[in-house]
Amino acid sequence: MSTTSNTTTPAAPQAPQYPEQVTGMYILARALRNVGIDTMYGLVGIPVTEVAYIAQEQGIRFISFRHEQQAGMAAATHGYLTKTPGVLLTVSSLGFMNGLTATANATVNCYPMIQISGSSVREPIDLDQGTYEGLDQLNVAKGLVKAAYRVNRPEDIPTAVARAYRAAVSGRPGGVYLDVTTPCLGAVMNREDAEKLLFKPVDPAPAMVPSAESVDRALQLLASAKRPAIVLGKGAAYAQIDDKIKKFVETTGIPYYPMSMAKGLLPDNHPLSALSCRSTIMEQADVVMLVGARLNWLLSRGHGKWNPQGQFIQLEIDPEEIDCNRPIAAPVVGDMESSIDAMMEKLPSYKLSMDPSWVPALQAETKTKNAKFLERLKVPTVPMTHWSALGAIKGIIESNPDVILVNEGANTLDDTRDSIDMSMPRHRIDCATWAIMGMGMGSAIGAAVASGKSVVAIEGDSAFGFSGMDFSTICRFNLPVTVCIFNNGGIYNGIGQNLSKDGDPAPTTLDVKARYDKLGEAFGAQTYYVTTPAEFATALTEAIASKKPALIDVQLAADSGKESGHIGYLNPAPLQKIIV
Ligand code: ADP
Ligand code: TZD
Ligand code: MG
Repeated sequence: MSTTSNTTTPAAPQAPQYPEQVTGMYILARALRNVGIDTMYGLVGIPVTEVAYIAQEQGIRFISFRHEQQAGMAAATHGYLTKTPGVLLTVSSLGFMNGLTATANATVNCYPMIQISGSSVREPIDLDQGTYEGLDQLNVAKGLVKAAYRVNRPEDIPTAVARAYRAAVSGRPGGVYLDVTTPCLGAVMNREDAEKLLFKPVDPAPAMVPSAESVDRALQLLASAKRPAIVLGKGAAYAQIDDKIKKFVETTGIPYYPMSMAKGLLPDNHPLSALSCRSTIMEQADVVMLVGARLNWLLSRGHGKWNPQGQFIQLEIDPEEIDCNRPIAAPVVGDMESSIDAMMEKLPSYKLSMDPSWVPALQAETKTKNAKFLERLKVPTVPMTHWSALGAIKGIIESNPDVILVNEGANTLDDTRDSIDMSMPRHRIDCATWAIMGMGMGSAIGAAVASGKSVVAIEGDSAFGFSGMDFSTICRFNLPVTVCIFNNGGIYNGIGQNLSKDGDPAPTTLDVKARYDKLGEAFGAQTYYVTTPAEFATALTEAIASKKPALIDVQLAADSGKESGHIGYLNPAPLQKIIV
């Protein structure tokens, strides 16, 4: 060693010559994390792949899908269950449009979600010059979502994220589209400057207190009713004020009818449940209080069987909803918690005048109808029908009340909804307001991820086909989801009239011999093929207990199920009248 060598400690590494730079992609992930987003659902590629990588690095769980629509359904369900926006990440053009179907569906259903999509360079899109995946996405989205924004500069990303968040959860929740251009994603900024821009929106879903007059008007009308009824909708379930709603119902003693996704808000077997008396409520109730339920097609838009003299109270957050189908005598516009609180507080000042025979009559009707219904479920037919299959598993699902039930199909939807009692709020998620097929795997994934609970999806064979490939996502993420496919070989059933002169299958016919369990095998799931009610019961019990991905192919008879399930009356005309 040379004695002349410098023996002092080496100099500290030089500070970087330039301030550290970060990209728009990094700022986007940081901004999402900063507002509290902990999960993203999506499908990556140019220009958003690195957004997903950075999100993971920032501690955001990224659930990667096989199809954007399903990622969007998962985000929407996440939003519904958590009251925070579910986030969907898509690539430009078709990826964006695949996801947009789910964002539009979320908007229709009042679920809060944000679809973030990369978009191509603006200039060649605006001049229609044929750029990579060029599409004027912002304008395509605008008519279908609650709000749509584009962000062009990295320094605007935190504001854009905060605005999208606020738009998704405030007032009536819905789907929001956030367009982020490729140049914006790639643009760089000084890290320190970018960090300073991050902020958390204050009170993004502010309480909206109803006016005192509206509350008095509503209570006065309710108090005057001889045969009042409450209709609970998924807006009531969404509000997460389950105990307050239960207390209002029980204090007033007014019977209630839960819409499909409000089942379980109070247990379906509650003494005041008029679940089995829908027609009676419609025909005989003189005052109906809608609680987070729209008077849309699912309630015959207030016409049809409804008592023409009946009057409505409506607890609703969106003032524009009021009167849209029937004049509403007593609108209470506000958020559900403020409205129920205000109604509860003033309730003691009013004396209800409900006819004492009203509730007992509904209870008697419930008892008779339920007994008759149970008879139908008891017959263990082989091959199975929808009814015998549901009869086999009713007790299993009801004794696992914490399992979230996802459900789509026609007969598979209607019969499951009618057969399986729910006893916990927000434990039933279905194809809802638009009655669309293709929400199953996505919603099951969103429900499992957002809640950490086990999920059972009961799917018609047609319904499953729309989202089936994302069963592989359930397997990759090892989620506790059991998918039951009710295979009757078709849309509605497998015996569609075959009028083809070419020997092609009928338009409604699928494959009653298909072995869906083999699809599950491909991805390493626990699979079952069941042909009897007893086999189905054993398989489902085992699958739920395993807390692992499972797929049960439930073999039904091809003639089980009728056209359009319970809503055949909505067809423009029956087939016999069309064929001349
Ligand atoms: P269902 O299909 O169960 O009948 P809808 O989706 O038709 O229910 O209606 C839900 C209604 O609840 C919507 O009109 C929506 O604006 C309203 N809503 C959603 N969240 C709230 C809330 N926090 N407070 C009050 N109303 C709400
Ligand atoms: N496409 C989309 C996106 N949504 C739809 N609702 C339909 C098509 C039409 N449709 C229904 O309304 S129910 C249904 C379709 C295709 C499937 C019914 O068959 P299934 O259930 O196998 O899922 P069942 O038990 O056989 O009735
Ligand atoms: Mg079917």
